[in-house]
Amino acid sequence: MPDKQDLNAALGPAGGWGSVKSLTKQFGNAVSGPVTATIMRNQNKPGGFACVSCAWAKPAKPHPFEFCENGAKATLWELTDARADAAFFDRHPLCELLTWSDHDLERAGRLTVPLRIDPDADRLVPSTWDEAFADIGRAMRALSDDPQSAIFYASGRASLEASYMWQLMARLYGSSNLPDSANMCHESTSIGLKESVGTPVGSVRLEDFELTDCIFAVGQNVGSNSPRMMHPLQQARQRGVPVIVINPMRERGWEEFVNPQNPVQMMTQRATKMSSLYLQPLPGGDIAALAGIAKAVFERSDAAEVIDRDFITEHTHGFDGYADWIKQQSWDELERESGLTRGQMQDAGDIFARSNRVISIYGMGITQHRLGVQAVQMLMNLLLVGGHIGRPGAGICPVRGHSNVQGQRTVGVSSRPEQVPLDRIGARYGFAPSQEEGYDIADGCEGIVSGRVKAMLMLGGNVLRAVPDTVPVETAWKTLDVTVNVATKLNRTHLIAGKCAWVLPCLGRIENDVQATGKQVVTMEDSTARVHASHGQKAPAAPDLMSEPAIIARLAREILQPNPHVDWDAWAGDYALVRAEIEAIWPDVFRDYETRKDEPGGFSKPLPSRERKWETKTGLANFILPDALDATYAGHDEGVFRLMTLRSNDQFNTTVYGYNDRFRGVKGARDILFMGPDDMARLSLKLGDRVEVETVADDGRDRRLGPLQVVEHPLPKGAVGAYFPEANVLMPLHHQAKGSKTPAYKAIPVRIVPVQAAGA
Ligand SMILES: Nc1nc2c(c(=O)[nH]1)N[C@H]1C(S)=C(S)[C@@H](COP(=O)(O)OP(=O)(O)OC[C@H]3O[C@@H](n4cnc5c(=O)[nH]c(N)nc54)[C@H](O)[C@@H]3O)O[C@H]1N2
Ligand SMILES: Nc1nc2c(c(=O)[nH]1)N[C@H]1C(S)=C(S)[C@@H](COP(=O)(O)OP(=O)(O)OC[C@H]3O[C@@H](n4cnc5c(=O)[nH]c(N)nc54)[C@H](O)[C@@H]3O)O[C@H]1N2
Ligand SMILES: [Mo]
Repeated sequence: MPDKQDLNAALGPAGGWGSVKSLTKQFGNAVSGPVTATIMRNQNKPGGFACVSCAWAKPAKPHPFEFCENGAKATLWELTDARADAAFFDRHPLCELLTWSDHDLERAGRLTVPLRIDPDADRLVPSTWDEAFADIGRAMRALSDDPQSAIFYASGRASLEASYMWQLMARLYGSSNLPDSANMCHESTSIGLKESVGTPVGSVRLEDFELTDCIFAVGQNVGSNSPRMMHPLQQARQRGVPVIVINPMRERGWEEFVNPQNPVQMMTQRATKMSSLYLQPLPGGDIAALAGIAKAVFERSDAAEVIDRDFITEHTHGFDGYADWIKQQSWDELERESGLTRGQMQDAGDIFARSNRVISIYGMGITQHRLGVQAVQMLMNLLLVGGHIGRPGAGICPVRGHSNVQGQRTVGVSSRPEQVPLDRIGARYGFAPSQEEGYDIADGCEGIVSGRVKAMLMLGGNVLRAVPDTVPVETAWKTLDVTVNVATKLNRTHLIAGKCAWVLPCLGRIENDVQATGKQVVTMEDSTARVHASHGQKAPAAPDLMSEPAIIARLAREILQPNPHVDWDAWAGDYALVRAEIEAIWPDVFRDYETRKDEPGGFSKPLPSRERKWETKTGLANFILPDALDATYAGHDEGVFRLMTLRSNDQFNTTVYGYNDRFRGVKGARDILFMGPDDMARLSLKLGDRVEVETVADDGRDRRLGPLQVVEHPLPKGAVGAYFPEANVLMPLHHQAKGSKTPAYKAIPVRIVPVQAAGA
């Protein structure tokens, strides 16, 4: 439930006492309880567990407390004492739960028993594991003539071991539909960087932050979404490294930070200023902004020294075309499309020109646009101009989302055949994996709406809240033959039932996972491509919970023909056997996996782009030109706003911990529309006024959300912001990035309609 509302609360620095208060307010004494304290001390440590929140790197020499406010929230949320058990489902019929908010559903606590969803009886019916597997087995075998009608979705939290088993189960079933949460997030990175530099992930490692002399931070909200990253950034700032932020919102984490783990800073409250230049482009204005910065560099009198000619000649392709294109762009147009001034772009260009080791950090502000792939490539182009890749202290740093989302892809969770060594997998298990391109999540949703998709099996996540066009997708979902969710906590996706509909409760990563051969360890890969082990710390939330690998093994046995090369039960009894399989398929990446997984900070996956090995079609790093300067194609119609869908500081994706967004001054509310002062004046709106938001699309569908309360935020003219997942009713399915199909969640074209107050 929301607290008392305050839409205009005072802003403190990121971190600081605010983060301590925020935790104690939501979780009370649980924060300082002895069990929790011990568990938290083991977060992101050798022998401890990997945080279940973001994917930021875990240092080899961690801080005494290598966790942050939001990591702590994620831990406490998973370790809650509340249980959504059989008695809970006895008290709350399905029709009632369908009216609950995201926050209230998950707050019910950890799931404890397998649940069959029975809309006719209006119940989630507690059942046995045997019933669950038998029923799912029957339903999936009935579809086995048309295996491509089944989708196996993975939300990026499950371990490398579980993820490997998941994709193998799908492929042995005959499906190549393995969408993951990355489809909604860094798919633009996977496609964009692959084409540009041949390596589809970031090139920097943690140690590069100690050497860098300039950081660009584009479209990423570090203070809320990867707070542990504040430590290396703060250290860089204290060394005097300039940080150029490009973001339409003014995010506190990029303004000021008090390290809650630094007693002196906490006592003196002397905050570190986190950015040296803060540019606020229009949503989707980054291509133009980055072109402007490059133009400013090319126009400098010392351009010849700044441009790394040797690197360009030896390592790149397409520089002349890029340089010509940049020169052709007029400042007027760059200003109009970016929403920045020429002077601002020149300031950024000046800092770039003075720097020898530039890191570019970026996130959803870049990837979730119609030209998101090209925006990633524009960022890469700029780095290539100065040779800022494969040099210590320099490189590209996409900040990944879920704690193992990058790793899931590494071990074969992908619908794109070119991303997976299907030949090796086929040879090892004696079958022919489908070579067809499978559905990604956007196509999958279209397949559900059209009736082509018949089964959705989900390893974590909350698909029906995370995807676009939630209303029509939810309606069509009910016609599916099979809906199976493997989950820790209840969410709305679980409530919408296909004909055979189950929720299978699993262990969380922080819990002890004991199997036939004893206590198991799992592994994940972070944003900097380091693979490390995670050890459970606490007794399971309920006696009957199964682990994800054990659930997958049982499912596989039910839905697949036996395969003499795969002993699912043995794998579920000893995850080291799964790691041996992974090592056999990717011997270079996972060499000596079993030993190296326990090294402090983990072991590094090879990153060819870091070594200036370009695995591209040209064999070189490519300068790639965008189709347009405006990544949204929205144009500049006065009445049409670009709606960015945002995360608050109190949520992890669709998991809503609370109703505060303290870095943006909002307390007790999520029905918010952030708007700039000029636009508020133009529409005669003031703080707290209510508006409806409607999508501008020519597909004949009516999409609206509201009433929302207007909150002033220093946004550029024409930009507004609202919270995801609530705003997903406004997102058309077809509004997606060219090349990656990442939904263009950061610029939904909308109109804003003031709601007349009663009696007005
Ligand atoms: N606590 C917490 N941590 C998380 C998550 C969470 O929900 N909560 N989610 C996890 C996941 S799955 C992911 S993918 C990451 C997401 O982390 P981020 O990449 O930070 O994603 P968002 O918060 O969606 O948006 C990022 C920023 O983009 C800016 N932005 C919006 N549009 C534009 C634009 O057009 N240009 C530019 N330059 N900026 C723009 C917004 O103002 C916002 O500051 O975080 C992960 N970590
Ligand atoms: N409008 C808009 N929409 C967006 C975005 C946006 O910025 N704007 N961001 C997109 C992005 S970046 C992402 S990644 C997606 C997120 O999409 P998803 O990954 O599908 O969603 P989550 O909210 O992370 O999933 C939360 C659920 O995961 C389950 N869960 C938690 N821990 C575990 C576990 O250990 N095991 C299992 N099996 N289940 C677990 C719980 O049941 C919980 O309710 O949303 C996307 N949607
Ligand atoms: Mo994500």
